[in-house]
Amino acid sequence: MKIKILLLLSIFTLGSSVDSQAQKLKKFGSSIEKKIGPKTIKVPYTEVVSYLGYASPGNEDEVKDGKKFYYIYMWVPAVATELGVRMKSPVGKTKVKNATKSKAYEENASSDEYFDTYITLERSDIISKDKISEDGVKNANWTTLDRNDDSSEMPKQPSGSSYNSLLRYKSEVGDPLKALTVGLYRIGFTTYKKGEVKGTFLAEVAAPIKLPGVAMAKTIEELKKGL
Ligand SMILES: [Ca+2]
Repeated sequence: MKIKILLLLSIFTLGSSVDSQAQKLKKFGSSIEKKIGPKTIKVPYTEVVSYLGYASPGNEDEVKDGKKFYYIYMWVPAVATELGVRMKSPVGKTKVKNATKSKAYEENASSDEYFDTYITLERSDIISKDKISEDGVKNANWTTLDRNDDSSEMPKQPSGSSYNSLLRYKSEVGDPLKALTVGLYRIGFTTYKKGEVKGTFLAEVAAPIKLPGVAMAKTIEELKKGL
């Protein structure tokens, strides 16, 4: 009997350690690879900006093609080589340093609700700082450079599915439509599913080098303060 209990206990412990590992988020590696002994690793991005949010009916920034979008705006003052974006839901026990927390997240941090994430990287035709305003952003033309639904590099969701998202976008020098030129960008965080979604999420935007003067914020008002 004792043996059985011990066995059950060890299965239980094993189960919970697998579960906590599933929540562990590795450093955000860039596309630059380095050999360390027999291993090839992705060199982590130098600059990472983290945002903790909570998606629930009515608190989205925009509804586009039936999907609820949350945006983070970014001013890029110099030509960038690469940008990385990733998103995970739920936040769970993931530890994140220096993250901006939305009010909705703080009020729902213990929620275990989650959803199938989806990310986009968009660039606007605003290339001058003084054109950045609420109206300017609404009337700007936005080009989607890249998007991602599911990435196997991300931790699995509690359901066991790899539905979290990650993308690395490399500037295509010489192609003005695909290069990471100076301008106003935004990262869209949404869900694969259309309609109502609910759950906590972690969103991160990263660059391989510190770009002096890069500003990132949840709203245009906050972005302007940081410029
Ligand atoms: Ca997904």
